[in-house]
Amino acid sequence: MSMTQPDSKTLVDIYQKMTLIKHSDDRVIGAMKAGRMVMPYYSARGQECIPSAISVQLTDEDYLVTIYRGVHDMLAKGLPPKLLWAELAGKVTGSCKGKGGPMHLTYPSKGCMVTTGVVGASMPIACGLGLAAQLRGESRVTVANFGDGASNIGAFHESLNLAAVWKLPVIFVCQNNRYAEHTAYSKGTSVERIADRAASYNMPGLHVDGNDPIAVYNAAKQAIARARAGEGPTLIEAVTFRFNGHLIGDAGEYIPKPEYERAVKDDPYPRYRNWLVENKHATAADLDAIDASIKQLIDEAEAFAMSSAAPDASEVKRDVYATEIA
Ligand SMILES: Cc1ncc(C[n+]2csc(CCOP(=O)(O)OP(=O)(O)O)c2C)c(N)n1
Ligand SMILES: [Mg+2]
Repeated sequence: MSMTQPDSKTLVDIYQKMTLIKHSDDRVIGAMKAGRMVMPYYSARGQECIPSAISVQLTDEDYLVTIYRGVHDMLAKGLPPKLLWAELAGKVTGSCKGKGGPMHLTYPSKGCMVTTGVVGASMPIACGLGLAAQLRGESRVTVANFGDGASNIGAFHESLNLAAVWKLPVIFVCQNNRYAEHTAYSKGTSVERIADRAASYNMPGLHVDGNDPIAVYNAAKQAIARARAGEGPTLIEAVTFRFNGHLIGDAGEYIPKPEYERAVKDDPYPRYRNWLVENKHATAADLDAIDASIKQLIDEAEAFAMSSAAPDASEVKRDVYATEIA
């Protein structure tokens, strides 16, 4: 894989997205622990680099499909924090009027198409969106996010095969956080590298450090260019770690302590911040200003969510049954 360094503006844009994801996540967990919000929440803390380095290269027309652990993907692609927070809180002002919650986020005007709780389902949906774009002669690409565990589901293999046969403009992004629920990677996956599975489907398989924004940026750049040129799909495996267990409430006893401590010590967020300053892409003051503006955004998002109304009981069946659309 050829490696190029993005310009300083792009590198700082990646930092901004990572900051938005991290601050939002920290604050959501704080609100849950304080009893202000109640939901099943699958934190992506630790995985910020991946959607941030990909999304700076996408347009609003490009599609995103993700999974229950996908708030980071949605924020990076452009789901407004206010609408996210209201949706998480189940309020009528949320992106799905409070009916979707954390596992069913969508915001099509920014290309945020679907979040699914069905492991392995993001990939066939992405193939459908990719096929639609191809049939209409559009240049948009579709990014399908999923986890390491999902790469053992039949739909992964069927989707990669179909996408390769039809040269669909899809980028399959496996966010390998080394665990599927409570099962360690090696206990459930036959190969050392998921990227190697791409060879079976005659497409490039790129294995990158998912905590290195420049590595992810370059892999995505290559995959996006290939998809836009009509050359077909790519599988990217981005290796990372989830800091907050499978979902909030999971104490993570099954993770060996040294592995957890090593990952936290190597937290990609402060590491990237320091790297930007040391390499003079930004000053500490520039990054402090970004942090402050993001903090304000999250303050506003939380206040908006908390002060919004719950949906009226009459909303229960609206947007659910086809007969109601007519
Ligand atoms: C079809 C299906 N089978 C099982 C589950 C239960 N389940 C929810 S998350 C999960 C683990 C998925 O792990 P991975 O793909 O690595 O994603 P991660 O949660 O680590 O991001 C499982 C088995 C499900 N939601 N859907
Ligand atoms: Mg996983």
